[in-house]
Amino acid sequence: MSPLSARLIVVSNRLPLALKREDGKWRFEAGSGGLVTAMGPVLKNRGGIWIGWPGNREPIELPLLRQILGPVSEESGYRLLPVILDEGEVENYYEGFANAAIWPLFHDLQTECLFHPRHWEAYGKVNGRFARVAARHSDREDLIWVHDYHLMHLALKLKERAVERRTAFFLHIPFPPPDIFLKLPWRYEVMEGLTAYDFVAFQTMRDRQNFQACLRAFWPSSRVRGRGPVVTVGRDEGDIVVGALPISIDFAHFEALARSPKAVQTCEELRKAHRGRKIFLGVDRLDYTKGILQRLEAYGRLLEGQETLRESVVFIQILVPSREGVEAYSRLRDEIERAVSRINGRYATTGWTPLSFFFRSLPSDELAGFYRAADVAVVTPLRDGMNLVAKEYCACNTDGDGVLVLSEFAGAAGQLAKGALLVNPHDVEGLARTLVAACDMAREEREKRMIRLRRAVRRQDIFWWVDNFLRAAAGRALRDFPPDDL
Ligand code: GDG
Repeated sequence: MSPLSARLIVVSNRLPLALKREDGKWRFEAGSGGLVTAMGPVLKNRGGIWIGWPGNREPIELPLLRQILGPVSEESGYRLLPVILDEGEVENYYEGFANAAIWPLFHDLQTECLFHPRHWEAYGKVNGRFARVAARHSDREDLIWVHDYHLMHLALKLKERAVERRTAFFLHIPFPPPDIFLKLPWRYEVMEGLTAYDFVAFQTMRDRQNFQACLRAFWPSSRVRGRGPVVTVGRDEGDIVVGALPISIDFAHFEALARSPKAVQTCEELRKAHRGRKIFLGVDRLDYTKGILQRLEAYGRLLEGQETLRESVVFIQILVPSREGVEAYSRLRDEIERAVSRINGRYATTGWTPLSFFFRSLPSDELAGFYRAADVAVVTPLRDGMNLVAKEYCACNTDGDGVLVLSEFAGAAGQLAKGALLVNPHDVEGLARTLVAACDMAREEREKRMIRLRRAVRRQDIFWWVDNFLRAAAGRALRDFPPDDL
């Protein structure tokens, strides 16, 4: 059966829910984050299996876990299969190798990197366990679609056990150039793992080219065949198909959310509360890659340098708690809270608070109301695989009037360059100037840009992405690709 119609076995570190124990009782919450947003509607439409860790830190008996997941599977329209991790594995594989070595290294933030042999060892062991679950619940006809940097070794583990399966891998984060990648003590092993997949895809052409450059570093005689977003790299050890396929969102879903009663109410409340003021909005998972401190600094500079703008702007920053067990993240949270109080302490007046800060996850219809109300979305990661917030803002902008300020280091910049105001997030002065330009932009210009942005996101939505990923995995031509001229 072609991968185009094959049953899908999706494997990712996390299942699309978070299991927690509170007051002795287990309960779960639907997960948030880019991957969940992206894959949920796809599996719902096609059916299949999703394999992953439910995110619990306390031990749980497997039968009880299955009992909890049963009704969730029924409701979500696909089967959820758990992989259990013990405390040491969470610490070494997840918080260690994945989040303290690969995550910062691949985002070009080497000062945050921690390389530890114990972490690497746990990574191999846990990848082996995911591979065993995937092997047990699949057959040769299925396509095992593995997501992200936590599981780069899964296909190799299948091969080591002589389990023949069709495998495809998508990396949601950037892939670094050789001068960064080669710093990894297990660089050869990671490349060996990735080349064990039949198909490996990245968010952008730059990521794919970086990967090809790393391939050449280890296999100098490798040669690229073909042109366009998907090519074959020929090596003596076997060919590998590599692609550049930018992930997207369910545009129609977000557009409908923005029109939901809760979103309309939230939008009206926000506009009323900030009448006569331009609303800047930042929405991020708490992460040092998202450039939140630089963004706040730029806003501070704007308030300092543009006295006339004071009281006529407000910045709303929504920050979703993330990776709470990792030290670097709690440090960052403290720094952000200090930056927020510095700005508010310095500039607030009796009738105006310049920065409004939410440190929690909001329900998605409410979030859509924030997107809808925002005059300017400020999406300024230092580096980001794609950044779905940028696309969600456009989809929720049903009034067709809003400005997207977007980092040139977000993968999304490739598709949204002509509609957004692109910025270098490290250039704090430049960012402050761009925020002022966004406030001053004429309505006609805003609308023209928003039409382009919405068209781009609507045309290349999550279903377009999945269809093209599966086409590429099946060796078929892509549809509606490369990106049209925005
Ligand atoms: C990784 C890559 C890539 C945020 N606040 C709330 C909320 N969110 C949701 C957004 C969005 C998601 O979280 C964040 O997605 P991003 O793409 O910005 O970032 P990562 O989580 O880092 O995801 C990234 C992505 O994978 C997909 O490939 O784009 O580059 O790093 O969907 O809506 N959702 C709700 N309430 C909130 O308060 N409900």
